[in-house]
Amino acid sequence: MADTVLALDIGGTKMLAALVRGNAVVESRKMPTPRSGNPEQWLAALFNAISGWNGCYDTVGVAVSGIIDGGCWSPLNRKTLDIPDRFPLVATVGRLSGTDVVLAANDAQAAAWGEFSCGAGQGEDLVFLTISTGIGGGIVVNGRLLGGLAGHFGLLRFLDEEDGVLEDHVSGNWMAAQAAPHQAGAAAREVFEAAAAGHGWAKNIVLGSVRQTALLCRNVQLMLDPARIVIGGGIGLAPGYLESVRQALGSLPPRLTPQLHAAALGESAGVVGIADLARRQN
Ligand code: BMX
Repeated sequence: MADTVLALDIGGTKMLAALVRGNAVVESRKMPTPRSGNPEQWLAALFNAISGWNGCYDTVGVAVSGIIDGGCWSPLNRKTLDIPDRFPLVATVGRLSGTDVVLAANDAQAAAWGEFSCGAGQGEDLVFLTISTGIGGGIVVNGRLLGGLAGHFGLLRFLDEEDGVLEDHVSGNWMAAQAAPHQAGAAAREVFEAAAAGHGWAKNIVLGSVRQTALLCRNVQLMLDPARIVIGGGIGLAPGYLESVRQALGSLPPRLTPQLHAAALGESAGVVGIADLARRQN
């Protein structure tokens, strides 16, 4: 049991619970992030679903969409995940799990560590981008994961305050809003399916997201010059998306061209990363 960690990943669209042994996910449960209620109720439902794992772990890692300060969880963009400010995440998870070793971190930062330590990063410094409900990011420099606000690329703003933040023009919520006049209730998945079926409106939405992501990658390369940019998330890993971003970067001089890699751990990057971070804290 000593090496087995309970890892939770709570994003704007899904909640994932996993038992992680070493760098391997040995059991997992996934459920949609509820559109109503509050984090206390969501966590209680998650722990009820994994009650059969009681006694299998003594360390817990929690990766969440939002920012953690002093064990408390707050949103930075309520359109991505609408939670109250300073929810006592570490204390709540400690109580529900019955363990006193709980580490909480931002979901994209945890995923960056997962990809650095045993995924597409291959131990090289990297910037991780998740194109998902929002746009998350994590930065590993000189083998160290940056914390706090570092990597919150989805919250970059435009000159006109009215235009909101970058992720509101790129990610899942934006794609669904753009699709609404063409296919009521369509989420990003349906937009990709319609694009693959040849519908011009859907192709334009995907292309709009791709172009913004390509521009973000260009700017990240100039700011941080990472050896590689690792792309994850439900949109980032959608069929053809990463290749379309590479094509959008095609005209750049080689030295300025970001080296893009798909997240090798896929949707497990966050749980594998937070498990390793929690183990190191223990
Ligand atoms: C937002 C922000 C980040 C998060 C990113 C991806 C909130 C609630 N979240 O920029 O902390 O990493 O979205 O979130 O402000 P995801 O839900 O798409 O994984």
